[in-house]
Amino acid sequence: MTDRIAPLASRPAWKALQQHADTLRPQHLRDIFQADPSRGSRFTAQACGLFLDYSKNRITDETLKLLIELAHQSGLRERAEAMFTGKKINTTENRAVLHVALRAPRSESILVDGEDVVPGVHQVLDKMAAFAEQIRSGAWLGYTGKPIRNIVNIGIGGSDLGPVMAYEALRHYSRRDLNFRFVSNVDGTDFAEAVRDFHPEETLFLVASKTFTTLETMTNAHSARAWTLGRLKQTEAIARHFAAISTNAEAVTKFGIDTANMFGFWDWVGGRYSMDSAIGLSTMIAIGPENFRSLLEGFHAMDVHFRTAPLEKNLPALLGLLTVWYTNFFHAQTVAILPYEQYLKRFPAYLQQLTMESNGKHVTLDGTEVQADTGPIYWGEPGTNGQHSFYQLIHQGTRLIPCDFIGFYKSINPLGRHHDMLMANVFAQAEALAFGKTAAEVRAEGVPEPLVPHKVFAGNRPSNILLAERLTPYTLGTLVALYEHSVFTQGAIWSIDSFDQWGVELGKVLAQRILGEIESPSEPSLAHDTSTSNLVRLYRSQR
Ligand code: G6Q
Repeated sequence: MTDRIAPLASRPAWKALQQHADTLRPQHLRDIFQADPSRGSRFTAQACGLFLDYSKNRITDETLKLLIELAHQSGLRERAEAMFTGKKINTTENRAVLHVALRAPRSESILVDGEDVVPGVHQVLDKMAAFAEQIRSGAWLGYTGKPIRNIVNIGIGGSDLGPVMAYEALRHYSRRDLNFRFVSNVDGTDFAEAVRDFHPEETLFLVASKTFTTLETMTNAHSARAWTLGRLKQTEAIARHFAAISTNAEAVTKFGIDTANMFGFWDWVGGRYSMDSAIGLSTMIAIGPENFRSLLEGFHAMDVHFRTAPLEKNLPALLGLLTVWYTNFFHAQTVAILPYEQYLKRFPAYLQQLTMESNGKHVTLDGTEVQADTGPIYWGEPGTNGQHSFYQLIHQGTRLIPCDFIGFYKSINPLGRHHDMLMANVFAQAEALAFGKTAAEVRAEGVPEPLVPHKVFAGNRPSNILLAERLTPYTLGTLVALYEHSVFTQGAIWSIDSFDQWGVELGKVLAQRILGEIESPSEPSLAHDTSTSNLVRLYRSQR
């Protein structure tokens, strides 16, 4: 499929965008807005309950037209279709990329190697629902006959960030009489603090690992096993206090977890795309199967929108193309994610993995160097806290940082004027970023001349505003899928494999050799560079 696609720099739309960017860069959003009175309402799009205002971007109708042409010349549509129909678009791992199947309705069918994967997805979802209900109702008893009150998810990366983010985001919908904790770091403090006030009799561990070999997760799982057996003594207790989420049944059995309590998924689900698979079991226990289904419906609605809506009205395509626009034509290096919703406090961290692990690539699908910068750095914090720290740099620093503001019409916790104040900040920040404050305006405020340059805001700093009614499981599903497909769009333009992660794989093996040297009873012969060898020696002598 990629054979037909010309290298990035030779695509006609790419060349046209380069010229167009030269004419647009000197223009200010103030003038762009003045020249086009309908812009504020016209450069908007909505789908699946999300409203996107992208008018405060440094674009014109011509920009949009060219970006959409670029998408077509890059084969975005064909590539998306290949994903939705189970083609092995993750070529470096020879795998289909089918997180979209995780939220496909029962009636759909998606074939991988001739086999319909949708029934299997629903089988697992049903099994998860039955298990979750047992925990939630108190019917599931621990080894000594007590109901489970504490749920500890052990996992890392894609097997942690999604569950943590979703738990925080949907706390309002979660069972408050159950405690949820998440252990990921191999730093023993993470585990120790997670269980310090828990009793094994009432604690259930969910060991979430696609491979069931990840060093951090297996180390934490073994510590959890030892902690449980320390009090409950009998190995039969493990079956009542551990469940596994994995594709590796053999390793799960070896660990001592009953495969009846194993929830499977498939090699066509990437870790960072797995929060809506069995990896979301902690989420389902917290919010209940019905809310979990509503989360999946939100995902699915955005999938359908991405697959079918024309690109000029397609939210994920627009977001992705705008990111390409700033990354490649304005040399922006980052994107700030600014949710004005406290429950979304882990959303930027979640998106960091989704976006940066997916598009942090330097070669195209055919192994040649990409002809442009790829994946920008995503980062952010919930508003309004960021306003009192790093927004200074966004407003008056020397870098261009496109921002995504995320807000809601209604608060989950209405409290006096809080929500109106919160939202006033969203609109005011985006306005100030775009339009700034001129020297004349500063002087008119009576500011003494030496201070004028310090108080000038250049403006012309782009942002998107995403609005929805209220943060619900459904809305969260639409938001996550929105960014998943934005990442997809960017990856398609750059012709990279957004679904492998060789850098992460490297990290999984690197430490093993040094660990052996650190733990060696006799003095190891160290053959690293002099710095590393010296550090290992120092640590051995001081530990
Ligand atoms: C995600 C990555 C990575 C992975 C973790 C955990 O896309 O592959 O973050 O999720 O390394 O892997 P396991 O689930 O296999 O333990």
